Amino acid sequence: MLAPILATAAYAAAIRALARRDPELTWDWTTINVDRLAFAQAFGPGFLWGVATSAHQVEGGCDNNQWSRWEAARGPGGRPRIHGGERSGLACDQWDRYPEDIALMQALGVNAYRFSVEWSKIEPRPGEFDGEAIAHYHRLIDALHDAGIEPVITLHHFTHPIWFDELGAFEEAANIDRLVRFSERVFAEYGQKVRIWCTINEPAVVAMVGHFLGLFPPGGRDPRRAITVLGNLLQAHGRIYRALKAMPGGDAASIGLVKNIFHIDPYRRWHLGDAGAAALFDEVFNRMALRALRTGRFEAKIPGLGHLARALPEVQESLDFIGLNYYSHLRVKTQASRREPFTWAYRPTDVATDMPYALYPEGLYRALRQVGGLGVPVYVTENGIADARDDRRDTFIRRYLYAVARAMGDGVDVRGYFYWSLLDNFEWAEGWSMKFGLYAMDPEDRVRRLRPGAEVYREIIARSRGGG
Ligand code: IFM
Repeated sequence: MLAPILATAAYAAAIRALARRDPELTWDWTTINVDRLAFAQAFGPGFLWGVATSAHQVEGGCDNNQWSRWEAARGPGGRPRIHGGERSGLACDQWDRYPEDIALMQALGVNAYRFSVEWSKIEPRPGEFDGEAIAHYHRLIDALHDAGIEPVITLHHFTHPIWFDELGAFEEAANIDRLVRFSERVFAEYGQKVRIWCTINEPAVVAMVGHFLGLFPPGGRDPRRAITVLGNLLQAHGRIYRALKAMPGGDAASIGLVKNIFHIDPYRRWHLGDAGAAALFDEVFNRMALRALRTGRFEAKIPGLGHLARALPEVQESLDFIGLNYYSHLRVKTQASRREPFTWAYRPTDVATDMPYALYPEGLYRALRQVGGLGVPVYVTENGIADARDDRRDTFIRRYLYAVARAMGDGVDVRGYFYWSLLDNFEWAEGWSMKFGLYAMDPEDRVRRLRPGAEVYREIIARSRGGG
């Protein structure tokens, strides 16, 4: 008699403990008016309004990095690695067309541009630096300053040279030195011209999608290795931070990590399987890294892998700011199947994007509260929607920026927001199919056209500055 009661009580207690982690938040959008853009007043005069891209996705000619190899390779069954067998190739040709793209930024009224420098172009062979590539980024940075747009550099955004890949990339902690040296070289060049520096973009994505899900290079499917890579990437961040801080101009620079938060919520909150799976994914994708940044300890208890722990003292207090990349959440639903133990579940009220996740502005608010807890200023370094029909972009921008304003009103120190992306670009494994751009760009003719749904971004920026 007592046993079932105890079992039920234990089940309920376990569910309550899991649900307390960070419950799914939903707002009633029928009661929130984002039409009049009143929330635009919340962003102060010093707020950075930006757009973001990365080198491989927009520059073109990135044919000496591990992604270009991956694009050419075939996966299981001879299937192409990239949607439709597409290649990044000349991409948006921003390498040559950057003056045009800067003019497009000016037309939006943005005052910041987040871009990455392509390691494989700057250091094509170990220890050999390419003067023309270095001069190119000087020209880009100077042109941005001339246009009144603040350059924000990312040192590592998913790509690295083939030679670095052949050394084992981030699977080997010994290779971190190479990225530190590259970062020092880049900082020595541009440190006097650039105030805000992002070390590594989305370490959990690089580690998990590349080494566990097998969808990014090197296509691994080994959870233990994925965790090692995540630890090494965090360590690389900490070491770059310290190395740049020690250089002339380091004190004045603002250096941070770009952390992607992708919430995984249980489809059924009362279901131990769903809640447990959600907690595990959340741990690996989101929490392990945040905890390491807070405590200098990288650890997790992962079923099947045991208790993994590693001290990363260089990671503690390694942030002048935290960059947050936020898109959405997924709801996990477990099921009695060995082949497919869980699925992603949607609700009828979800507004879909072209990516396999829905609109979820509440999640940006949640994530801002979460990273705000690190006690350093926050930049939303990426946020945007893939919307080829352009019939949800306007709503997306209004609602997500409302969420930012609400988080700021609740005390989160947000200093800037960068829309992903300035223009349609090469979306990694999805190739050219995902249209994230404020400007549409057809990879056939590379003509840029402002999407009507992007207008509201310009309007919000103008209103936040007291105009419009
Ligand atoms: O395109 C990517 C970017 O490179 C990293 N963050 C997510 C974006 C959209 O999926």
